Amino acid sequence: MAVLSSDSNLMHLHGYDVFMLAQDLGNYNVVRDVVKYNLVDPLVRNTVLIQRLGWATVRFVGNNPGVWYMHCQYEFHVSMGMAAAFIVEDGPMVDTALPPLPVDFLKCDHDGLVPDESFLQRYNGKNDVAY
Ligand SMILES: [Cu+2]
Repeated sequence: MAVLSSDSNLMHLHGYDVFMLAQDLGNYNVVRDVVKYNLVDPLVRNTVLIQRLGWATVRFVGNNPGVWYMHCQYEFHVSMGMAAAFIVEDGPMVDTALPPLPVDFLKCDHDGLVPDESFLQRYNGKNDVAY
């Protein structure tokens, strides 16, 4: 989890506890910061405070089937999109699996959430959805 913002973020994951491997300030760097990982006796949490302009690395074993919500505890941040869902072990049968995503489902891009053109055309001016 890397959240470079002017606020600290209290990130919570439903359905799991996570191992806190490392946290620090500044930009996360995979070469420089991996040596900071505590792989011996990391703290176990279900909520992690990511400091202002900082990052945290966590690890969890995805062995609890379901759809699990991860979000910032600040409601305003959730409304800004600071949330995600993990789908773990989708069931093998129709009534135990999620339906396929709609073709116009919003996808993440390196610049953030980027709706595709057909989604924008359908909703532009027809809903209260603002982009
Ligand atoms: Cu937040």
